[in-house]
Amino acid sequence: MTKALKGVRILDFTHVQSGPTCTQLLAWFGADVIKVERPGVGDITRGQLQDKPKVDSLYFTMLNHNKRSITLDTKNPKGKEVLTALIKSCDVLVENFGPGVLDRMGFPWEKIQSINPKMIVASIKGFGPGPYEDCKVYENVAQCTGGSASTTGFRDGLPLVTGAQIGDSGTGLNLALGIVTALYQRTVTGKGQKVTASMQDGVLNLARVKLRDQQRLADGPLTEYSQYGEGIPFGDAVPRAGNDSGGGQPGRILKCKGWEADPNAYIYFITQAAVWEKICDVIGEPGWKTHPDYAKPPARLTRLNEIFARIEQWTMTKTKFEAMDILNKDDIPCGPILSMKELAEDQSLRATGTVVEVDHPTRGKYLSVGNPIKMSDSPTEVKRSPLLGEHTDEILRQVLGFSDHQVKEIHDSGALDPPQKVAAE
Ligand code: CAO
Repeated sequence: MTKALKGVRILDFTHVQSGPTCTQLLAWFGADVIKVERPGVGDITRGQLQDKPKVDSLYFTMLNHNKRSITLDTKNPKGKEVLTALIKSCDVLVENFGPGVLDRMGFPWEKIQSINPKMIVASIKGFGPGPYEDCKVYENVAQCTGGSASTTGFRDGLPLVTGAQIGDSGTGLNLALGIVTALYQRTVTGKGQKVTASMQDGVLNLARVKLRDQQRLADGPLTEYSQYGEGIPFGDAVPRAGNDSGGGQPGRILKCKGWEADPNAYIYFITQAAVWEKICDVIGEPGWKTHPDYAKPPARLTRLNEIFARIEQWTMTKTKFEAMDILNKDDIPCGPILSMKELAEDQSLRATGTVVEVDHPTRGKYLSVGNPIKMSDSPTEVKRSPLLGEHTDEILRQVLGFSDHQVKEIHDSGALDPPQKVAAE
């Protein structure tokens, strides 16, 4: 079976997390992704958070599956020639360098276009045009500047960042969609174009319900927020709402059996109006079905703490999985808090390829996430990440068509080696 992006060649100048998530997705869909790395060091994540000495870190291996690696010093004159040849033979250049790096390397958009007018140049930056456009940005900076941190956490606590890498992986997803859309448009126009995705924009896009609530504030308090029921006035910006649900249906995280010893013995419980009567039956409060203080959603809003405390008395008598089974039978929306250990061991996630075991020549077997997007005609086979420069000669010969003599010349030029330090006199 062929892959959806078979025949698409990507010049992958990405590093750290945001860009590599994008090109990994494209590789999973069958694109030939050629990762260009600095000789000697490569992507900095190869050596970060190393759990085993001298072995590519899990940080790197989990972000760079199905790619080929070429080392190239793009500041070396011969290296620039090789880069020019790569631009000619690829469809897309993807980069997430700091602002201005590609220009300083001598490859601004205009030059790339003159070398290959069909090339799509896709970039991730921390910010779009504006006061912060020259800043370098990492995940948590994006979460803080994109509206996620100010709306995450408890009202009386610090702003919080989330464990999910919404700034990096979220923006990688946006860029991947921009790239395939540009590839589609190119089938009509025959031309390349610039595609940019900023991390601040990506986080704000994911936090849109909070931008919604910011505007609702002008017309009065946000009645589904716990603080409304607690009689605490709202300020002029959307507050942090703990574990309140972002939709109109009140929800909370509640303790389950074993919570004293297990930090993840909790369940998310939503008191959806449509199943209120079933909730009353399950928790043993049938009287609440008709009682004027509890029967209708508006009456419940000022009593959420009391209501959830009563529901928690019930959830604490069940494990999170028992509670899930019972509640699901009545279509009561809920979700156990699953630990990473539980997810890693979940056989159904293995069966769908969402979690995969990969073998690596120096690391051995490890677990990784697989492709979260499933396609019936383009199955994903997760292949290990490349060693640094593993495919350098293969790419020079097979992709760029250089002869033995030319390959030797490139080697001799030092373009494939770490820059030599000039000894101090
Ligand atoms: N050959 C020669 N030089 C190379 C090279 C190669 N193959 N690859 C990279 N370099 C050089 C660049 O040319 C650049 O040199 P100059 O600064 O002299 O122009 C230098 O390496 C550093 O590049 P950088 O600015 O991208 O890297 P950094 O470590 O200083 O910053 C980061 C990292 C992530 C903050 C920055 O790249 C960035 O802001 N990227 C955009 C936002 C982003 O994607 N952030 C997500 C990171 S994951 O949380």
